[in-house]
Amino acid sequence: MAQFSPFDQQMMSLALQEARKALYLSNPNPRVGCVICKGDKILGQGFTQRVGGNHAEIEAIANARHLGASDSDLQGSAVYVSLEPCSHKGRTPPCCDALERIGPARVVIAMQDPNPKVSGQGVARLVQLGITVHCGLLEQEATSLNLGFVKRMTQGLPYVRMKIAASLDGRTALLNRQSQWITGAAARADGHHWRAQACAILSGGGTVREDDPQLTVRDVVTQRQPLRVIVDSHLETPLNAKVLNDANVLLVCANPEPKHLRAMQDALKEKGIPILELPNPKGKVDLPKLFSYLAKEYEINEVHVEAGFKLNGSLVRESCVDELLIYQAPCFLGDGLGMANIASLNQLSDRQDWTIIDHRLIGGDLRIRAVPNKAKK
Ligand code: AOF
Ligand code: ZN
Repeated sequence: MAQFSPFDQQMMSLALQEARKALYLSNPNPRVGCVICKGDKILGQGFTQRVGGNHAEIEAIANARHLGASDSDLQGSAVYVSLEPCSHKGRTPPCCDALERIGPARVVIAMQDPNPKVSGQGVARLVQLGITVHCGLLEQEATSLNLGFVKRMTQGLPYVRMKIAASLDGRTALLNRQSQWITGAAARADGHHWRAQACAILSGGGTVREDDPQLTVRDVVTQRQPLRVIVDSHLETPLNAKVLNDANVLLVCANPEPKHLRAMQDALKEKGIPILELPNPKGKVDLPKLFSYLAKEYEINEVHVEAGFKLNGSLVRESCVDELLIYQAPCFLGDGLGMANIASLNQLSDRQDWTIIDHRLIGGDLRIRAVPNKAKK
């Protein structure tokens, strides 16, 4: 790590701060920040814009120009960027070309781009141009900002975060299915922050029928709404459900009655809402296949699950969950539905273990984040 000075650290922290500004914005593109310096002076900074818009490097160059930097200021500069600059032409031209035009002396990169179209080729290109390249500064921070993008690029699957609001005794609804509201307003607002950074919000037909949720981001300001994905095996979502109010939704079924399927297809075609048939041999929706479909066809990096007992259970049992986001309210609800439908065990040693990675109070509720322990051999 000797190649990085305290100033380098400071500048990459600033680049990461820029990257965080793209948290709700840049999906399915990774959140990237860039800072351009000459000596100890910052010339410009920027972050990834909406998909199809500028990458962080282009924004930082434009910002530097806007602030008065000349060609000779940019020549020989140091560029700090939280992701390897792209070398390919995607929706936008390669950032390496833009860097070549300004001619920096050094480029410091936090993490390699896991996109196979780039992955090392950006660095190779910069080196070929005679630029000094240093990689790996604050790599973990950069990676943790883009867990979904990394998982999609490396495994063809999205990162799945399951949100659950429960009581101290782990109840998520009363026996009569009433579930609104167990946690307080602050926890609900915090939930919207997680919704806003997801590419898709996943819920079940049962939740849609019982709560009629919109599954949109409302409590935080955002320029984009995640795709709503409804797992509804028998296609029982009522046509007047709020989630069907606009076309930013995908209905996924398993084995609906053929006549009913056709009627629903006809009704939803007018609204531009697709129905995906994805049955598994048990006649339920094939969840692992659904996730690879979402990654491949919709470029979904992060899925935010807000579902009920049954779908949560299927997702946990089928090892589809990368992270639990649990809001626990300090109350008892007695008999009711639990967090996830897991079959009863005979041995404590058969349980599925998770590791808590964060816990804090949100208003009067406890927020716990946990990731699954690797399967025992
Ligand atoms: C960068 N800087 O800020 C980001 C990068 O379709 P495009 O042209 O927008 O390219 C998307 C790909 O570019 C994306 O999959 C990832 O590999 C890289 N993202 N690269 O140099 C950035 N967001
Ligand atoms: Zn780029």
